Amino acid sequence: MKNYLLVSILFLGHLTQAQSELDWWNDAVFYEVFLRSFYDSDGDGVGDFKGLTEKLDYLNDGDPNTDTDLGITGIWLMPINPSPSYHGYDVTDYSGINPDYGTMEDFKAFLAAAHARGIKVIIDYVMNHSSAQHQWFVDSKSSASAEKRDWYRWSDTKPGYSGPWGQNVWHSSGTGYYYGIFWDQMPDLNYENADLKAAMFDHAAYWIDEIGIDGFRLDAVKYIYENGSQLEDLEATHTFFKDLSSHIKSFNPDAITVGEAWTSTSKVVPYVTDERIDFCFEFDLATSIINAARSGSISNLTDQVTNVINAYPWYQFSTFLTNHDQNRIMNELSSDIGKSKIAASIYLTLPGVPFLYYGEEVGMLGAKPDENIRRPMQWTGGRNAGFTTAGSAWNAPSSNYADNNVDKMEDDPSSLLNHYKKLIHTRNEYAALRTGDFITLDASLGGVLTYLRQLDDERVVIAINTTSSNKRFDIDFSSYASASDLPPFDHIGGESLLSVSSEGDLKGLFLSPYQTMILTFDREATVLNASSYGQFEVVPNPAHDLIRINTGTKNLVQHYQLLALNGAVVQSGVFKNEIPVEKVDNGLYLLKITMGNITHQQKIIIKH
Ligand SMILES: [Ca+2]
Ligand SMILES: [Ca+2]
Ligand SMILES: [Ca+2]
Repeated sequence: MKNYLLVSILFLGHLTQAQSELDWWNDAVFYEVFLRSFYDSDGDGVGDFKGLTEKLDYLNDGDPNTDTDLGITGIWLMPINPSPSYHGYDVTDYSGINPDYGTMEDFKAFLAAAHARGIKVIIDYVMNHSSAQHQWFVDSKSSASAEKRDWYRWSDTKPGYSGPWGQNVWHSSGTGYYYGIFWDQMPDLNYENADLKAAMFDHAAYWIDEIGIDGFRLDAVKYIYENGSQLEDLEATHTFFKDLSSHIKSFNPDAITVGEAWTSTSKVVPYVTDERIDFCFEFDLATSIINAARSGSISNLTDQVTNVINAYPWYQFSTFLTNHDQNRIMNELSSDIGKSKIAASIYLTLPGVPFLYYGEEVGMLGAKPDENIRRPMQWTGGRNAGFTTAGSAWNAPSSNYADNNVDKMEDDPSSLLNHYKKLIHTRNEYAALRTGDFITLDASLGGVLTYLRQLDDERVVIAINTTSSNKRFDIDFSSYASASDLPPFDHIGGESLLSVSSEGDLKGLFLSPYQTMILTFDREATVLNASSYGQFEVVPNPAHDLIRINTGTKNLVQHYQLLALNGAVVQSGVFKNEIPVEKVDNGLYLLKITMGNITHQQKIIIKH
């Protein structure tokens, strides 16, 4: 029966690079907030800064000794500047606050409250284009000789090319044709013009130096410069960010830039090298993580993790599942909670800087168009999902809010929300999970992803079952033998694995479908001995559909085998208090229970 698979250890590159070179953001877990949809404090149906401030305790209560909060340590705010659109990516005043969201004083109060909890705050900076209603563009389009004519790109005749996805990029106005890669209401700014560039750099300085934010998420970085019909990834665009970065860091050396270069890994890397953007979102890896969660095809994922680690400056990339431009992860995984949990397990235990999109942790639904993936946060099962006291919110909550909401899921220990909390708090607790080496322990055990994160003497073993089957296996751990003889402690299950040896190997690991284990070797466990089994009680006997086992030890996972009298294993698995036997034929069996170094066996009759 003990169908153990011996697992080999495969080293990856980069094991010697100094983690001391890493800066604060490699210790952070970011949370992306669409303010319009997060929490409405004043009953007008629109989320605002006061609402976000009220909900900070949910995100991080500032007390490292409590784990009832989500535990995030960074917030990315989607655009907060004045804008005619609901989403704000067309800005009319780069130093202003959108009045829908409150005042600058409200923002400053939020920022201070976030900082007091140890949360860093970055905001979207939309540099490629402004709103067509920005005063700069109103002036620019007024005449061919307007003062700010050259702050945008104009042509007397319509150039004969279209954009990367076949879209029209030259839009007509009464005074000529202007360039706007995304939309005619978002004219591209012309960074060939020194005055425009200086104005945009001044706005950046304002937020860093005067307001005190911690950095920027840079939108659409591929498109800053153009050269004729070459519209993306120009060398001038790459080097532009070195100027911007040194400008920002001249006001605060710890301020960061995070880039959205939505393209393949090899094309993202130039944005992160040579002191340009501090780090960028890794879209290819996100796709691989989602595919692994969806299909259990983990070899592609481990290849992609290796590629990404090798491609970037050490760990200067962001891991995530989806963002405000993509269908929500719950849709991508067909509302499968098990798969949603392992998607979270993967990206929150890999190297890189994790970003959660708000509501991901409660399994919010949403598929394009964009308004559907930016719906109100699901706080309760009540009206408007508890987002607002208004008669109706600016947009309705997603259809699953009655079950998928913070209020309800906080009370369920096995909920997706509590899974996220455990993952984030464990990541916050162990530096090895944030900045340690990544070493695959095995990638081929039929859908079980196992890897080691190691930093100095700290070791964390991750094992994730991406399949719907039980998995039992060993990991040869001799190269990483624990200095202590403490048993492995699983931070997701919340218990020591007393049946698993940790000296030189991890023998007899067991994962139920879609289960995650995060193992460390630093926790004292209650060591059970034979006498603690004094009250061992198996009832009823004869059993009908269920065997109940009372051990006097609460809530410890135990393994069992149900054997026919000829020794054949009829059923086996892991259990806490009960073993279902409705599928077992009537008869006399031997029940064998293993926990730690204790084995208990007794005869039991099954009679339906
Ligand atoms: Ca409001
Ligand atoms: Ca806390
Ligand atoms: Ca541009």
